[in-house]
Amino acid sequence: MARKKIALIGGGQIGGTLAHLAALKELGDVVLFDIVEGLPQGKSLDLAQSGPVEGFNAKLKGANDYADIAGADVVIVTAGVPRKPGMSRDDLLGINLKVMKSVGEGIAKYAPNAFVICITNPLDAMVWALQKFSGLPTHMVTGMAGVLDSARFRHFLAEEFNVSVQDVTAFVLGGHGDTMVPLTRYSAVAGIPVPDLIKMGWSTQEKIDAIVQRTRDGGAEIVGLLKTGSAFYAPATSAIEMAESYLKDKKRLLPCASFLAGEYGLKDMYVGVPVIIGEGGIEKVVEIDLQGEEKSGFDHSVNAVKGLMDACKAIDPTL
Ligand code: TXD
Repeated sequence: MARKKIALIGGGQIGGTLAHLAALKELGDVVLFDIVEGLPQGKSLDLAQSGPVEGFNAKLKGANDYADIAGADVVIVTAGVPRKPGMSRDDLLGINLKVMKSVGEGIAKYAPNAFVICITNPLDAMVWALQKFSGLPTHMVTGMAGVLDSARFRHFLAEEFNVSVQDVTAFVLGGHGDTMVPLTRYSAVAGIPVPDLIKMGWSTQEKIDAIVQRTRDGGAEIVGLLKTGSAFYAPATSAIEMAESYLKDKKRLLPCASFLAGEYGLKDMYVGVPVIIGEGGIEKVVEIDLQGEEKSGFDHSVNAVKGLMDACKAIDPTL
């Protein structure tokens, strides 16, 4: 049986880490694509040379030509530019929207049967635009944010309760940004919901509220520490978890930016919701009950995503 093929569009911080993880986990052969000449080739060669030591079997190739992604089973997109000082949100949106257009066309031409995971920010608007530009079926195009945001929430909760991260599950829904919605009621330690743990005296509502806020600010906290660039290890791991669920038909239930066709009362947009990922791509959008502040927080987040989509439409009326 031929090895699977993983194409990574964008060979920067996350792209390089994705290549490393895909090789270490032997998910398949890897093509690292970037518009910068030499960068993906250099990273691929370096990673390939770690193979004899690690003992993984995977071919790694750097590319500047979309033809090299031909027949990819999975495409993970990190291509784009980060926000620089003096640049408005709309400036960034305009540039990354153009990037999504060229990436979408490349995928449509060379990897139309792939499962596509977008990571580029602003995430919910970019994955929506990428699906439109590529023309791939909506169940084959998804965005990574919720797995990362939930992992941050889980890490902070595990520290607070002094338990293994393995036993902490958590859900963060909504758009990726300040308005994301960490759901305490759906977060648990070995099945014990966080509100029950508060009642049991394991923590206080104030401490959990502070953790919810730290989760929302999780990306900014790391940007503030790094000074140049944003988080890349945890974002890459999160996208690999999604890719693995598709490639191995694991049917994981993960929070992902997914296309909605009436679920949650929303249509024709992408936002973070629980989904099942298996061999069919996004096989199911899971509609969970949202109450009170959960519902109003989710609605607020949805409106923020719609605002970004409107800004995209103003820049590119073909959307
Ligand atoms: O949860 C999430 N979704 C995120 C998103 C968490 C962390 C970071 N998130 C976003 O991912 C971040 O805001 C960026 O938009 C992407 C990629 O982050 P990364 O840290 O990997 O950015 P880099 O290192 O700047 O890499 C981007 C690469 C760089 O090598 C460029 O040369 C390349 O993208 N690039 C392109 N590649 C292909 N095609 C085009 N047009 C292109 N333009 C730039």
